[in-house]
Amino acid sequence: MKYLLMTIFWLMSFVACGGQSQGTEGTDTTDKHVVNVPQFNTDSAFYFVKAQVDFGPRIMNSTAHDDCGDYLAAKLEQYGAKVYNQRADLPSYEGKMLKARNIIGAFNPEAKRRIALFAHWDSRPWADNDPDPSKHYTPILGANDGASGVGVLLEVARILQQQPTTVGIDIILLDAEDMGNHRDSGLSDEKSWCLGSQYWARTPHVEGYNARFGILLDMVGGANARFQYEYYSEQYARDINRKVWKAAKTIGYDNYFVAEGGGGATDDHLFINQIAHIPTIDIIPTSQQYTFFEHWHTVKDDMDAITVPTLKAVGQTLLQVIYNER
Ligand code: AHN
Ligand code: ZN
Repeated sequence: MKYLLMTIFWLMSFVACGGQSQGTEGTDTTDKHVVNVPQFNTDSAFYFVKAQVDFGPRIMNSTAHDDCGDYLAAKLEQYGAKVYNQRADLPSYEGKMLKARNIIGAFNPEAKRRIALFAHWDSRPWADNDPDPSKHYTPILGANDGASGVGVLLEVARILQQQPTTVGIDIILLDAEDMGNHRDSGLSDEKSWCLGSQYWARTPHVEGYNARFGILLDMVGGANARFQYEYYSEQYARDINRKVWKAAKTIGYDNYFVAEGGGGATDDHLFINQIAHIPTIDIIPTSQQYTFFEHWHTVKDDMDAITVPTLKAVGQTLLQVIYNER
């Protein structure tokens, strides 16, 4: 019922403001270019996160996973992207064949200058960080770990249809990120993670694909999220970190985007940097207290782990960056 009401209010908000973007208008008298950055709609983004979670755990080779993949491709198509479905059979570290599907939505596909936005859409089949060991083989919903980044990017896609950017944007939804070594396996092979991105980086959806830079979103909907400069992002794409954190500060989100060094994450951006050589950062919470966030790889990574102000800070910052690229 709560969600039904939220959806109704969201629909009403379009009637109220006619779906127009608000913000900086062209009152500037200098010849400096004034960009009208659209508003990131959090009701919409929240709904896109929930729509994924409603399929259930999107674990590899499951019906929920495949149905969610169809939903994501259809949404990108609906918002006017040229959609690529990149399917591959990828072996997990246990030797299981995973039916992987990277889903790519290209906006303004003819543009030479491009920005790539990434998130993973699969969820982890094991809650192996749960405080209760009896849950360690239970699949997770991955509301924050997976669905949050994808939800933000679907909202970006919706906005791109209403107000195109100057540069081309590729929304790249990666599969099979979260199949990395189970904590009981005794293994810690970083290549067991991020199978979809490793495949995409070797075999991009378009031959010779390149982008000016990439931004990966991972766990961008949690309470008290603080984003610091992630370690590998700093090694491979320091100026992109500066660009994004500066954009956040410009619009007042420097309380979320803290301009200081943070820990490292073996995440999709690492392979995109190393294999595809596209300078790519990871927007991911680093915390002294937890690994990434309180409910990371636990059965509590559900819709209650999602908080709207964090989605807003990340989504609005992302828009600030991409609408200011020429
Ligand atoms: C490791 O902790 C080794 N990798 C984290 C990558 C990840 C998992 N992102 C989301 N889930
Ligand atoms: Zn994970």
